[in-house]
Amino acid sequence: MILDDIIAAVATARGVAGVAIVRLSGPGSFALARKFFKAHAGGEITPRQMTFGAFVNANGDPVDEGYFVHLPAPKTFTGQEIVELHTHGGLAAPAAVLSLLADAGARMAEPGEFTRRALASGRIDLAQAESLLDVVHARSEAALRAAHARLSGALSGRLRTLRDRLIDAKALIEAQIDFEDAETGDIDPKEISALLRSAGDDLAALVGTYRKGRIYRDGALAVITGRPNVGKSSLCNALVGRRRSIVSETPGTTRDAVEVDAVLDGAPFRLVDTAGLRETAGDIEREGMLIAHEHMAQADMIVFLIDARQGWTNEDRALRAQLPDVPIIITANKSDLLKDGEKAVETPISALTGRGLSDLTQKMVGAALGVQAGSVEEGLLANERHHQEARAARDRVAAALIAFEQNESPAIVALEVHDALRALSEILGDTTPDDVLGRIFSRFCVGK
Ligand SMILES: Nc1nc2c(ncn2[C@@H]2O[C@H](COP(=O)(O)OP(=O)(O)OP(=O)(O)O)[C@@H](O)[C@H]2O)c(=O)[nH]1
Ligand SMILES: [Mg+2]
Repeated sequence: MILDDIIAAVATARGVAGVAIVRLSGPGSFALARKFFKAHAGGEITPRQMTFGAFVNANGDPVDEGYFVHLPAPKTFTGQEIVELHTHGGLAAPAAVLSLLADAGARMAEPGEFTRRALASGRIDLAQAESLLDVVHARSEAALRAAHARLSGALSGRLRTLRDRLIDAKALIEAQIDFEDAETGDIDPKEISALLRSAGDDLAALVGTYRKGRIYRDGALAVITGRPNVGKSSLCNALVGRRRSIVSETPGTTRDAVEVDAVLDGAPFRLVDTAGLRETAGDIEREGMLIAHEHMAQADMIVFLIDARQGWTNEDRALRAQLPDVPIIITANKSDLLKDGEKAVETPISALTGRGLSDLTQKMVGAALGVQAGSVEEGLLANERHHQEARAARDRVAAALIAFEQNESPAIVALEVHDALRALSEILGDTTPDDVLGRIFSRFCVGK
């Protein structure tokens, strides 16, 4: 792929808006864009300052008005010369300016091409480039914080430390190959197994961060279930603070699963309100129950509601027994209807009055993120591709340790460590093949 031609794209989202930004990157961007700009105050354009003026066509006729920003290489996002043209928003203004640039020879950028140049120039590694995607897709402040930690290199730093340790281990192991028959007296086998063991432990810990990282990024999938009419939809609405699901006193009201994003105590959730579960359902309701079970099979947690006045019924017990093996939070709803002195058998809440909801929320956050919810700075795995590679690295290191302790030939041990190193490099992007890079960057937007 060519990396030193001039690429251009509208970097802001399409649609009616106050401002749009057309971005160019590549040597010669300034000279090219300068031809189409007349500063109102006359004079020169100072790098890294906004200059107000008119965007003009080849005849000098104004096309739009806005700001010109010149960012000289190499301290830019792509590492190349960048120009940003701030036009009016909407569809016409940025398109008109972009077409002037295209006529003058700028090539329209492919999705993610700016970021790909940043990667090629060594400004960021692949794990950081992918975190940029997480930044622009973040749907909550928590997701944004976790993505920023990765972008600033928290995950990459962790991976590099691991890689250095494995490189040390590999060097020691290979020294044994070279000196197989001679003196290897100064290499202590204990040192090698200690290195492998600690790398293996750290990799296992890293793999273990994936659940949390994924939840920060996508939200924890919390499915609300229970018998018809226990107040699932009411609870869902109360948690998100608006009427999302239909509530009615008729049992069997909810059929389709209703999914809604919510941020509870700063943690991102995807709440799913489902059809009530019962034996005597009609066809449509039964279909709804199937959908409910599909969601539960993927859930990070299940909120199981019973009716506070009735306590555990036989039906409740039968349903409880069918739930998949994920954290289950059991609560007794409609506790406002309990008579004085009556006690709920489970943690009481009331979707109607809001009683107990903050305790429930706390439990849900605990089930999603564990007690130390605030440790995103350590760099969490959040991406399925990274997760797979980290798992592969962990397994290869474990295999290396076993081979080493069983006195296999050093060449075999070294090969396992080599494969582990390759997996880590795939996350960082040092050795990632072009087609994989192509797939990754195709998920970016144009102009990023
Ligand atoms: N008093 C009281 N009534 C409630 C409470 N929560 C729900 N209700 C009422 O219980 C009835 C059923 O509520 P829904 O939220 O529709 O129950 P559901 O579990 O979603 O029912 P299905 O969708 O049919 O399975 C409605 O009339 C609600 O107003 C509560 O905490 N207290
Ligand atoms: Mg409902």
